[in-house]
Parts: sequence; structure tokens; C-alpha cells
Amino acid sequence: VGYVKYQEVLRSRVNTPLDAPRVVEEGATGATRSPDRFWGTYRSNVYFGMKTRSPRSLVTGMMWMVQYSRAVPRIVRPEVRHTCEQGDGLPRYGWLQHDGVNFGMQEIIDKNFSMVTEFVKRPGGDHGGDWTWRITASPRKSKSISIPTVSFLFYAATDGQGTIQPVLENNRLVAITGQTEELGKFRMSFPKVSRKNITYHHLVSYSPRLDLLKSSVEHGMRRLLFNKTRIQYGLAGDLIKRSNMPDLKANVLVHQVTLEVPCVLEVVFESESFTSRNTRLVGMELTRELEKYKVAFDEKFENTFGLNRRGYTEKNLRFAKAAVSNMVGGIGYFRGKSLVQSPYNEEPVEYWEAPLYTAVPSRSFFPRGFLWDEGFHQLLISKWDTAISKEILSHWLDLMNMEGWIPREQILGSEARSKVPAEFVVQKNQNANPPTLFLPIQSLMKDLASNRSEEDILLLKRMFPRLKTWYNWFNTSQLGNEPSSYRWRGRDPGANKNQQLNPLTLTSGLDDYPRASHPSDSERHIDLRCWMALASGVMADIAKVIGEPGEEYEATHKLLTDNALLEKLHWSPEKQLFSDYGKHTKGVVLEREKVPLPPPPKPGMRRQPVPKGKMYRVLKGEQPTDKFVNSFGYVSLFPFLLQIVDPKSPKLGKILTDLKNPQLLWTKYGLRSLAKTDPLYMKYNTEHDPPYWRGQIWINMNFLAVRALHHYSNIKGPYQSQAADTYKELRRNLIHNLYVEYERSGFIWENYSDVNGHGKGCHPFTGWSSLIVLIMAEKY
Ligand code: 6A9
Repeated sequence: VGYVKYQEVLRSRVNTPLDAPRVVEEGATGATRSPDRFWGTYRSNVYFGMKTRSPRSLVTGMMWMVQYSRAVPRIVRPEVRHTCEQGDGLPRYGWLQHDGVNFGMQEIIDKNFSMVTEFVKRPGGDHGGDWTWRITASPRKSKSISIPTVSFLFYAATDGQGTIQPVLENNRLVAITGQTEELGKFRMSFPKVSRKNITYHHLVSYSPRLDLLKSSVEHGMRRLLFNKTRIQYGLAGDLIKRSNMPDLKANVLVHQVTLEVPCVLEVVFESESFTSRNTRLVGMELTRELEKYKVAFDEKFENTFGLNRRGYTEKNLRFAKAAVSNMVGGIGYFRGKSLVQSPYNEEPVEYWEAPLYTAVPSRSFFPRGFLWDEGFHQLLISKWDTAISKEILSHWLDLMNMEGWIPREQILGSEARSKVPAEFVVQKNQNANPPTLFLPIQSLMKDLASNRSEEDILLLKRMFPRLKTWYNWFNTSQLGNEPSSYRWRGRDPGANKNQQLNPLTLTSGLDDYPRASHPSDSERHIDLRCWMALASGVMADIAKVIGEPGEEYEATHKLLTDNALLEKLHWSPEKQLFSDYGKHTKGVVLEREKVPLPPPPKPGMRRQPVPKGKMYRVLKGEQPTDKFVNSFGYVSLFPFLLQIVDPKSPKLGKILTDLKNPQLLWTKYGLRSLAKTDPLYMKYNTEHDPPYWRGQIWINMNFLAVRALHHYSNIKGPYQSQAADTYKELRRNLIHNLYVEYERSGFIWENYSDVNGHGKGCHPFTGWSSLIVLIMAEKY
């Protein structure tokens, strides 16, 4: 019985929350205590929509479709746009201004028309106040296409809490009224547009889950004959009344308005508890409010980043504003349970239900939270709005379990879950991800040094027990065999053992960046060791500021920044670079397995296709032995990137010289991830996995490089001027390329080609690629 109990305890550790006060207090983000940030564009994954920071929020949003589309036979229903999808092929979309609190302006360019979607909030009452949307659509100037007729579909849906009702007038849905626990009573109205040739439809329906909203709408769409010759698609009205389940409560209400562009539409949300309203937030009043916020945004932008002062052009500024706005406008509020697993659980188990206020790497491809991305995001967001940033950091720390682990990828709620293939959903509690949250905390600490408030100290005190546990988790679970060495867990490729050219290290964040060819316990990873140097330093600083004992952090920091010890463990004397160490050989290649040819065809029969063998990794050269891996790229730069290399060390000179070598990492567009000379440079990892961190230019690492160059150019030493020159050039190249690519392609991208600078991977990617703005502003 004792043993069974013990197993039980071990099994439950993975999904038991840490026993420490939450940094985000109960109710702190709700309508009462945080009315200004209650409503927001927290649905990162949709082109346009809003929800509240509630456990089961009312969700509101917009879909659209072009009627009479000639691109497809008229019989086929036109595509409905809703969630941001790369497959939609929009030439450009994204927030151009967004303050994270009150207002945002987004531009969406579809194939044959474009629109601006704006929202403004107005505080008042006890439930987060009012807001209004304005959609301004126009034909695309450059194209000689016929004037499009567009259906705009505005909806409200509940997520298992609260009720909504249609308000009909002459069979037009003029408003949706409703009530939820946190919103109280409200009314969302669709003011009439005075226009000829306008049609209205609506839908009253039920959707079992939020990720099925669009299919519910499509399901409710009917083909209508219009004007004798043209076919229009319109919503079918009250599906619930007509169904055989009249007791079912409608939870999706949609207002469809169809008209030719150009047009202007408004949607008005009013909270019943807001009784002191003199004017409605519509028409001229709305225009005035929008103007006010636009001016305020521009002023704040200039005060924060000073790009105008620095002489950037109007177009450069537009680009920088779009980068910041899309990162801030992409901030989401998620809630749900991760699926997690420990070695003690045979099957994955559910984490506890938790909220997460977080930025996202990409609104289209990865509209959810990623742990190490978030540290980078907060470097930018903390400059724009410290309060938002602190709250986001706090939410992340609250996701820690009793072991001190935070799951890397946060797939919370049905909308998020629907985007991820099953094999990627489960998070394992032995796996880390770089503790980058220490980066923004470090930057907050710096700001604190000049301007320390009681409130900030209190926040640090609340965070401290969690940071301490998190730090300890890394410092025990990710240790290497050699003292003061570290090793990423989770490299074992399992069943795919002989398929990957180099087993992935997803945990490091650098996925397919080459590591030791044969994962083993003797491995030591230089990047992780450097992350721990950063973490221990920041821990020591915090301890000092809040009066906690910090000798242990201090000592670890000293050990991990000791250059002699660092070199002993990680400097490859042979190749003169910092490197990982482990069981390794260069002698591996992917080869196609030979399969027997099919027998020759019988007379009169067709020849059978020649089967293609699978690709396998085969050992061609030397056997793997313990040695330095000797790849030159982002990983070898870590002691420099995190500013651990002594400014006087000749190793710094060597790194700076290598940085500028175009045969290695240097390009006109930024630093590539892996040297051109590396055997794995731009190599596929399996037959189907293209290179990712094997040559492409990534902006998070380039940001760290620019920041480090800036640092070394400000410290007296033999390499000071070399650092300063390289700083200028790298900074200029990055800014130039991201800007030019934005103009050319319409987007900011996940990474960039080292051959021609073109955006690669997914788009829009306004996670860490938006750090370009800090580089422009020289705010490190
Ligand atoms: C798998 C596919 C729709 C990969 O930016 C987020 C992360 C980074 O943390 C990491 O460093 N990206 C980088 O190497 C994207 C990871 C996406 C994994 C999703 C499921 C779903 O396709």
C-alpha cells in the first residue's frame, strides 16, 4: 500500500501547482479591479475580434466573404475569412497602431479590396465599459477589378457561460443583447447604414466549441438567387427554432451585412451598468475619439523609441509602428489545460485550468504562448507598457508546478488545441526551454535602479519564491555530468532514432541546430550553461534588492562567468571556438534505403511503380567519441551573446573576427545561424524536415548579437573599436533588410534567407522579429 501511495504521489507531481502565492491575485484581471484591460483584442488568432479577460468570456468578432466572386465557379460558396491563415494569401494585414489598452487600428488587404478595422474603448460602469468598432472598406486602388460586393459577418458567441438573444426589427438583426457573470447586461448593436443595394441576413445558432464557430456559420449559409442572374450567399436566420431541438440555447448570433465597397460600418457595444453616458460612441464622436488616440499613440511611440528624432523616414516609422503594434495587438488571453507527462505517468494527464495573458510569436501560425519566445517579447513590451509586461510575466510564473517546471508550449483552450497536431500537444516535465524570462526581468531591474517604487519591490517579492523554484529546477534537472556543466534533456529521438541526421534539441529553442550526433549523458551544452549564468546573476540582483539571502546565486554566477572554467569546459582548442561537447561524429549522412525492384511486368500488364525507400541516417566515417562538436554558429556565440566573455579576452577578438567572415556567419542581411562551412549547413534533417536553424537568419539571436556588440563597444578594452564597427554594420544590415522585406512582401517574418534576405518560415511573425524596433531605437 505504501508503494502504491508513493507511486500515486510521484504521478501527481507533474500537475500539482506550486504551493506559493500566485503572482496574479485572484480577480486581479477582472472587470472590477482591472476595468481598463478587461476588454481587448485578446483573440490573437482571428483577424478581428475581442473578448474579455474572463474564465469563459463572451467572444465577439468578424468574418467576411466576397460575394459573386468570379475566381471560382459561382456555384461554389465563396471562402469565409475568420482566423488568420497563411493559406488565405492576404497580401498584407496587421495592426498599424495599437496601444494594448484602449485603441487599435488594423489594416487588412484582401485580394480585391482592403479595409481598416479599428476599435476604441470607453471606460464607464462596473463591467469594463463600452467599445465601438469601425470597418472602413475600399476597393484596391492598384487593381482594375470590378467593384466587389462584400458580406461582413459580425458575431457574438458565448463560451459556456452567459446568454445572448437576438433583437430583430423587420427581420433585421439590429442588436444582440445578453448577460454574463462578469459583463452584466450588455447590448451589441449594428446601426443601419443608409445605402442602396444593401442586404441583411442573420443567424441564430449553436456551436459546441469555439473552434467550430466558422463551420457553424458556413453551415448556416444558404445559396440565394439575387437579381435573377446573380447568386448571393446569406445566413438562414433562426436555425434553433427550426431545428428539432427547440430547447437548445443559441450561443452564436451573427449579423450579416452585404454591400459594395467602399463602405463604412460600425458595431457598438454598450454595457448596461454604464449609466452616465452622454453621447454614444458612434459617427462623429467615434471619429473624434479615434483621432485623439491616434495622436496619443504617435506621441507615445516617439517618446518611447525616439525614431523620428533619430531621423528615420515616415515609411520607416510606419514599419516600426506596425512591428510594435502587431506584437502588442497580438497579445492574447487564453485559458485551459495543457496536456503534460512525467516519466511516472503512462498516459498524459491534464494540467490544472489556468489563464495566460501573453504575447504570441505569430497570429497565423503559432497564436499561443511559447516560454522562451516570451522573454524576448517582453523586452519590447516592457518598453512600451511596463504594466502589461509585468502582468504577462506574472501569468507565466503562475504556470509553474510544484517541481518548478513551466511547460514550454501553452496550448490552452479549444481554439488553440485545434491548431496543433496531436503529437505536438503533450509537454514533458523533464524538458526545459531557455529561461529567457530573466532577460526582461533584468531589464526591469535596470530601470528600477534609477526609479524604484514600493510597488515594484512588492512585485519582485511575490515573484521571488517562484523564480527561486524555477531556477532550482533548471539547476538540478538540467545538470551535466561534469561539475558546472549543463545538458538539455529530451534529445532522445526515440523511435525516429535512425531517421534524423542530427537528433533535435527542441528544448533549447534552436530545434535542429547541430549538436553532438549521438545524444548521451556526457553531453554538455554551452548555450544552457550561459543561460544559467544569466539566471544566477539576475537572481543575485533580485535577492539584493528585496533583502533575501543571495550568496548561493552570487557564487554560482561567479563560477559560471569564470572565463578560465568556461574555456576548460567549452573552448575547442582545435577549432578555436566555443562549443558543445559530447558523443559525436561528423561521419553521418542521410541515405535512401535500397528496396528490391518489383518483378518485371507480365506481358500486356503495366510496369509497377518503383518503390521509394525511406531515408535513414547511416554512419559513413569515424565512430562517435566524446569530443567538441565544433559547429560554428549561434550556439558557439553564446558566451559572447550573453556577455560572459571577458572584454579583454583574446577569445573575444577571435569571435569578433569570425563574426565578420562571410564564409562563416556574416551576410548583408544579418548573422546566419550556422556557418556556411558546417557539414550540416542548410541540410535537411530527415527526408521531410527542411533546415530551420541551419543557416537562416533569426532576429532574436541577432538582437542579442547587436546588444552584445553595443555592450563591448562601451567597455574599454583591446576590442572596443572592433566591436563598435561591427555593431554599426550589423545593426544597419538588419534594419535595412527587415524594412525592405516588409515593403516588398507586406510582412515581418519568422526568419530570413541568408542568400537574398527574403522572409522565410511563417508570416506575419511579429514575435521576436519585432525586436528590430529596439535595435532601431538602440534600447538594449
Ligand atoms: C508544431 C505545427 C500549424 C519554433 O516561435 C515558436 C517556436 C520557437 O520557440 C522555437 O524556437 N517556433 C522555434 O524553433 C515555432 C514552433 C511551432 C511548433 C508547432 C505544430 C502546427 O502547424
